[in-house]
Amino acid sequence: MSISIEEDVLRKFNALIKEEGFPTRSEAIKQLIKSALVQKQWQKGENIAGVITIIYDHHKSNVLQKIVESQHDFNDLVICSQHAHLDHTNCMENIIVQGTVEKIKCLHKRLASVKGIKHTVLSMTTTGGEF
Ligand code: NI
Repeated sequence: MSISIEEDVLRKFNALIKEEGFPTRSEAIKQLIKSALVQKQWQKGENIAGVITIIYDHHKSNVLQKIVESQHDFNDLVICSQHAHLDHTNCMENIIVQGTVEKIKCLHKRLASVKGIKHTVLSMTTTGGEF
């Protein structure tokens, strides 16, 4: 494969490769192409895997109960969850999920609406079975 690219863009790309620590330019291009393909899979709503991370104050009433109830209501998606007591107040819950993008976003939305949650992030990926 050979591509044409403007000198200015190439210079910035080389700086990015160095900054991100890619071993070679080919590896960087390969990773970027895979990221684009994964993003396309999400958009098509195909089967994906992900992690929902939630930070919350466990002193707030019923937060944990609501988090657990949400997971049971979506038990076809939830593979497992991990809990960490970050400090005296804050807890972190990592929920590993697999399913359609639509359903996973629905679970994430429900968890994000639980009163007492400080922050939540949905990280989506794929097994990349097709590439
Ligand atoms: Ni905790």
